[in-house]
Amino acid sequence: MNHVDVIVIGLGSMGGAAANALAQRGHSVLGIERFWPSHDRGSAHGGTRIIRQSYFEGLEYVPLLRRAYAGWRQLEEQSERSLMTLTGGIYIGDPGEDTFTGALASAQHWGLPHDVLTSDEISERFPAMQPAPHAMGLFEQNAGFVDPEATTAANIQVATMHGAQLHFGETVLSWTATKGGGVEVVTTRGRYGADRLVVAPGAWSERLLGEVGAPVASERQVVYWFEPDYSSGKPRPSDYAVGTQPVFIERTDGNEQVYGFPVVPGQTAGIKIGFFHDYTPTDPDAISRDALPFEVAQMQSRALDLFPHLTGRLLAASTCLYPSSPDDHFMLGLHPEHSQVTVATGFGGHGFKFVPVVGDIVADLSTRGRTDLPIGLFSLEREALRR
Ligand code: PYC
Repeated sequence: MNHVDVIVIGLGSMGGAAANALAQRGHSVLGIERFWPSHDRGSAHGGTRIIRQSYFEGLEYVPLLRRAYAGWRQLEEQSERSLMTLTGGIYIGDPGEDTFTGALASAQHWGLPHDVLTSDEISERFPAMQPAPHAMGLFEQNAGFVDPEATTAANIQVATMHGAQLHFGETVLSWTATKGGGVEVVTTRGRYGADRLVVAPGAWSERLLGEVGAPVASERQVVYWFEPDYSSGKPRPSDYAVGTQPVFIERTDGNEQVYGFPVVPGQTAGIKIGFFHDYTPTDPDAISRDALPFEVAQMQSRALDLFPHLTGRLLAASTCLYPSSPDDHFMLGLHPEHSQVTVATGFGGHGFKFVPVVGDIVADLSTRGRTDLPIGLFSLEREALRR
């Protein structure tokens, strides 16, 4: 039986980063992935994922984001790929609503550069957008997007350069903690042993972590690209594009929170927009990947509310599967019963921007049993995870 220092289950965003970090620290690594490199079955595809620092989800995330930004630049250098584009970010909400107030609290607490804008000021500065008249926005320059497919490819590339063995098209059937303190993993192709295990299977988490009682829902999420209307010359094409239009998150008037992106050169030439949450758990192997007509209509109406000069024509749609925890915080730590096993899941839709720092945290946990990075919020034993 092949025996390595660490087996990593799942080579999507987080597993790929973990395999990379572990291989760079000199450990022998076997990574196992059921799909192909940079696949589109989970939540690491679609060309863009938001990166931002004034984090409305909690002050605790900001130190990790600072570290992640440095990690993105390092991964770009190591892989010689362009991964992160900073085009600014605007977080719009009703004056007392969390999208705005939470972002403001983070920016103020951590001294992050930002501008507070009224609805009119938002439209003046970003002419494609017209938020609700009473809305407030927090703009931060130091936000933008990262390229998910290229990121996963970069982690695979650098991990392989450092000697990791990475298997694709191989499904893990089970893992067990062995009496000697190691692990054994059985797949569709074989049986492997290791001193340590990292379990990062994204939307397939419940199957492999059932015994932790990990309540990870596989949440189906569709993102849409809508066509701008350039016919009147106002807004101008450049107003929709990277350079003027920032990434955005918006929730006003009790509507569901949406997020989105400017028109990105070389990608589908529309405003990309999606809902943060769908709330409907899905069987990851039986997911419908087509956008249904009622879903398109719902999203079209939200997109036109915020961007009134879109034509409304849908250019493209893509479906993701988010591994979501009950309180939306990550699930990152040592397995409560088997300390040789590190669990990295529950990243929902908002985890991607943390990829490099999650790789470091997992490598710390899995080799030293601890990390100096602040991960208390993500404890596997927190109250919100008790079934
Ligand atoms: O920006 O964190 C984010 C996000 C959440 C869902 C999609 N993007």
